[in-house]
Amino acid sequence: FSLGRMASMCFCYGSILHFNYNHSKTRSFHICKQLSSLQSRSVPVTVAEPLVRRSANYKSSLWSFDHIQSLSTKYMEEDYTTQVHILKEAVKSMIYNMRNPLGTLELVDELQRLGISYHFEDEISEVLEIIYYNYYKNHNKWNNMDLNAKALGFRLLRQHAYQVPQEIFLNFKDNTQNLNSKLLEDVVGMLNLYEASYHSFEDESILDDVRDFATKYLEENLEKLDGNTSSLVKHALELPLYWRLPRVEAKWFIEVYEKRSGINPTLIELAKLDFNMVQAIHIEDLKHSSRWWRNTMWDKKLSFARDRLVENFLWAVGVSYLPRFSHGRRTLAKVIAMITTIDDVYDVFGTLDELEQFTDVIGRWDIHAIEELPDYMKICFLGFYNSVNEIAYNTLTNTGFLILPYLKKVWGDLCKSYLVESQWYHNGYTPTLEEYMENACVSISGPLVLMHVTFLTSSTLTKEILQCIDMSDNIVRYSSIIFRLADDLGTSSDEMARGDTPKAIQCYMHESGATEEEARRYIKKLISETWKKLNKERAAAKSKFLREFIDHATNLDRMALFMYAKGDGHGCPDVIKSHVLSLLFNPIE
Ligand code: 0FV
Ligand code: MN
Ligand code: MN
Ligand code: MN
Ligand code: MN
Repeated sequence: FSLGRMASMCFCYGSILHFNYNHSKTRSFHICKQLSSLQSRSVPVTVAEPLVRRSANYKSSLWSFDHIQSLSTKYMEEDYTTQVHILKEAVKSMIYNMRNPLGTLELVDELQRLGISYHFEDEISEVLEIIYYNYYKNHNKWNNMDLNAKALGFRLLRQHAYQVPQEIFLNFKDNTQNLNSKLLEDVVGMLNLYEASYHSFEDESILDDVRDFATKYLEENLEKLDGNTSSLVKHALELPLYWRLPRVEAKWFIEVYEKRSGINPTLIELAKLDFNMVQAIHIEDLKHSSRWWRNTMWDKKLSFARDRLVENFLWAVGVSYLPRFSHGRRTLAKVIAMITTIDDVYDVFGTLDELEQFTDVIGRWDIHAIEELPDYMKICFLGFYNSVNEIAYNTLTNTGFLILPYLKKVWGDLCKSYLVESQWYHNGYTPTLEEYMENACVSISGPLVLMHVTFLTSSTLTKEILQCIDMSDNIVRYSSIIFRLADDLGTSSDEMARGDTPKAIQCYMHESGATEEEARRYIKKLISETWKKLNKERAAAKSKFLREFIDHATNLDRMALFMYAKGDGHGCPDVIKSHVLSLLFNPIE
């Protein structure tokens, strides 16, 4: 038996442990019976040592190809389009006919939460503009406003990139002397104050105080509230609205809103219908992505990796659920599926020698070099190469812009950062948190995903796209930090158990001597501080295109907080199964 033949024979055993040869390292390993008997007959054991590949023991996919292709919904039909048009006209006149600023602000807030504000972008801009100039731009005016209106206006205006100073809340405690006289009204005000405080920048200490005060008040009064209000408050305390994923929030809020007394039937009708019609578009996008995934055959040929097409697609929905982003969602789902698989090549299956070679081939972007790779990497590289070229080709024919040089660069950088982590792991090295983060902001794939987002956002003008790339360094960085830290909070326990490089929590514990619980608290604090930096970038963004890009970058973070809220939703499909059903497969009755 030649060594090569032995290696390929052992490769077929298909058990959890896979064997391959590694000439450079001495390691302890388990060896299967067949292999040891073969070795004792014909191979000198001292020359080559079988390497045990790690396994993540990933569960198989919950959603088969046939099941996905069989999904259908009646909400594609023309009848509904007419109905939506009528409801939209009714809402437009509601927006313009509001008699007072608080009423207008509340309506805008409800439209956003119900997930239908995208139908009224112009109308909302118009009324917010008026409110800003009449009430918020001028110090004398906001002085007399009540705290609830102030707080709601502050949040919505900052969200829409108006400059409103934190000083609007300078004496907020003076307005809270008589709390508890009218509990329900106070709670609504405090909720708005709480939510407003999450739109702060660094060093805005007034807003830090606002947050502490409102949080404390809400926690203390939670017990006294009726069912509907109490669920609103609990929901807010768990995670502020600004950090929540719009599509998930819409599904949740539609149900809560419906149970409320005195609601607007037009809004709820439009919200439900629109949810279902948008879902119908998502189902078509998902079917498309699933056909692509099946054609790669990676689920069979690279079976050590996560088979998570639906979850990958859900990330893409998280970045944007809007109908106009359909092509973007389809493309992102593919990109995210490739990231997930290649990440498992580095973290789970590949030997260090193989990974060095793979990184080199990706860096050279040389199709001829594919012959040097082991068989499983040939499949990975060629499938990857074809899909990336197809994405570049689509953009070239749609916009005339050749994005291939950008894609080569971001994929090369991603793989280099993967290799650094792999080297750390194999050398048993624990970096400082700072050294780790420098690399981990790249290895989380934020820069890669957001580079694609730049090309997939609404503009097709090369000039606008280049400008966005030029101006988005900080946005990409902050967004990637939050993404990375959320991922580490959700996935590092499993990662450490199967063998992986130390993640943020472990690096911090190592350098500071903190306990795991303290380290987790510290990481959450870092997430909170990074949001403030991201908020500042949003406030500074001048063009509509850049703001749209920031929305998507922010949604990526919201998606990460959502996906990892209850453990590793991306790796363990059961964790988010119910959300897949309610967001993607089942319409609202
Ligand atoms: C990597 O998971 C992975 F698949 C991610 C981050 C989700 C995919 C989503 C996007 C690319 C948007 P894992 O926790 O294994 O990542 P690390 O970097 O910790 O190995
Ligand atoms: Mn990794
Ligand atoms: Mn990984
Ligand atoms: Mn060549
Ligand atoms: Mn991870």
